[in-house]
Amino acid sequence: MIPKDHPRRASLEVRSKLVNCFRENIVAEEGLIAHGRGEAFDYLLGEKTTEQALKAIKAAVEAIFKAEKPVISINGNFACLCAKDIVELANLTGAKLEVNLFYRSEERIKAIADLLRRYNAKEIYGTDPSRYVKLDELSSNRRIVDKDGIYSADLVLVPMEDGDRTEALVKMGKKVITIDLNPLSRTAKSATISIIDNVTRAMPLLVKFAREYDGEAINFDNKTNLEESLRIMRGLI
Ligand code: PTJ
Repeated sequence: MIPKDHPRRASLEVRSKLVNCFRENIVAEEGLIAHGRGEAFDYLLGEKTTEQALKAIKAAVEAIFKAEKPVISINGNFACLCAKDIVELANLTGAKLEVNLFYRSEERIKAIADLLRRYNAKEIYGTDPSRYVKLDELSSNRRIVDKDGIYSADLVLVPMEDGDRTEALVKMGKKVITIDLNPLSRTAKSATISIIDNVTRAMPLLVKFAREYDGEAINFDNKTNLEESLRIMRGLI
């Protein structure tokens, strides 16, 4: 039981949510460790959405709307923390939803798809073995993708990611948006747009700006934005 007046209540509640999702087979054991790494970076960031993250979020919304075949890639942690906003963002932008796991098991894929359906997700890609294809550029389990989803997408949102897939997707000519608290990660460095923020803060903002999108063009440079996020963490800005 987390006391109501605990100064780190919000953070403890997120942990407890992830532990529950782990028990429900949504989050991988390793997902709990990955969250700890995220927490450390979030602490350095001041646990708030920076101006730089906000700019990246607006650029991401524009890119998703301008894409022809955008796909939101969903892993265990992302589904656990953001299911409602994931479905809402897909509905607002027309992006497809695809479950794609690093610690892959058919049971976890099903548990994650069931969670998304609880929020009225319609079609969920990455769940039908007859549509699976392999990305030659990748050796991890993430290489198994849906031929009508990530495989044919022109833009993929890949939050909380290991670097290999981002590099592979970029190499295939796709735009990649990531949400990752670590500005030093290979994912953040190789993505087209890196949102250095907690998914729990970034996703509601992506939904908000998608709802308000009016076609405004955002001038965005990922490298500069990443450098600035790193300077914030080092206490230089
Ligand atoms: O569900 P699966 O099987 O696909 O596995 C998912 C995890 C996250 C376990 C897997 O992708 C993994 O091992 O990822 P990594 O390589 O640990 O990378 C996760 C990245 O997400 C790290 O850079 C963390 O800093 C970052 N991260 C963790 N929690 C958050 C986060 N970024 C944004 N918001 C968070 N809440």
